[in-house]
Amino acid sequence: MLIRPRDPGFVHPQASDITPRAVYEGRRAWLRRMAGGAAGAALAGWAGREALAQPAPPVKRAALSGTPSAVAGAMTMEKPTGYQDAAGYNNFYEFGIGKDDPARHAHTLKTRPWTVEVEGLVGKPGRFAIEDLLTLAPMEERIYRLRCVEGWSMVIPWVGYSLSALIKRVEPLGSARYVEFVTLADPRQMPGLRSRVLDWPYVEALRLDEAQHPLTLLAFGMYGEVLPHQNGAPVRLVVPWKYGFKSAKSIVKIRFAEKQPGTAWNKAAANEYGFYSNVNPGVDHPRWSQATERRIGEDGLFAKKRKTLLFNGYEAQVGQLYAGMDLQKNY
Ligand SMILES: Nc1nc2c(c(=O)[nH]1)N[C@H]1C(S)=C(S)[C@@H](COP(=O)(O)O)O[C@H]1N2
Ligand SMILES: [Mo]
Repeated sequence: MLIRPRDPGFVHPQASDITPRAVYEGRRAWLRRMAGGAAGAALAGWAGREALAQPAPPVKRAALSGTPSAVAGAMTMEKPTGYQDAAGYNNFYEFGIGKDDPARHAHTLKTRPWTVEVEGLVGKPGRFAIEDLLTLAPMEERIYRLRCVEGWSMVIPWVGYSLSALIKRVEPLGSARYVEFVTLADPRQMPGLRSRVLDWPYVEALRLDEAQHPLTLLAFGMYGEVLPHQNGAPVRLVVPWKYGFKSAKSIVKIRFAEKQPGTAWNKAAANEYGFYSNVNPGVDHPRWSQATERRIGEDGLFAKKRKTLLFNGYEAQVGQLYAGMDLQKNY
């Protein structure tokens, strides 16, 4: 999120989906038919049972299938961004600040063995091996818009489950009000740590009710495959109504706290990055207008900008979390 004059060396790869477009289009038509009402509820039950009946996804294989989510996945009918763009244009400063740096350098990330430590104000703290996290709840496919504060967006079919499933498992205490996410910071694997752009490790946090919201996704895959390293393997957060930087990649620790934790970007520039960071076209960032966005893969001379939507289009689902709050102050 530094000022960078357009990443000179980077040319967009051709948008060619690994999963044929017809598969996605068919799936979305199916979701459209099944979404909402009794059919939707019945499907959700069926999908849950189906997913539970599946054997655990093998760790070594690349495929990671999720049952299409009739609830959340149905909300974005937009065409998913091409896989090459989603895996080739990234922010993951631990691997460099250029958009193509993570794709070039993240091969050094070691995703096994991997554990996520859960600590703080919970009844059942502990260390979760990634293998156990993969089978903690049924995997779903969720097609979400991801909107970066820099003014671009993508549509990505994630694979994962609601973070709430893990939260329930560890039994937060009544005093827990925030959840902090700490990500890997290992200089031997991450060349970007040499630069002092951020105070490592990259840390993000949510209010407990935000973390428990069903839309908040613990993601292990995208496009039906395990996450590429540059997208935050082996496990990351996806909070679709907030700017992309809230969606921490390569998480190693989750801590429950009473006080609002400091976050990496807020510590770096508090006037630019607030704690909430909800997508809001009415509140500009000091350096970037938030009124419109450029969809990655659509750039070019005549590509139209898209209007940015309040809460990234998820207002009906999450607006209630902020009832009565001044969104200008709580940016
Ligand atoms: N650990 C870590 N997580 C991170 C970042 C980062 O630099 N380090 N960048 C964030 C930003 S600014 C964005 S826009 C998204 C990008 O996710 P994507 O590359 O999967 O699209 O990841 C977020 N998560
Ligand atoms: Mo971002």
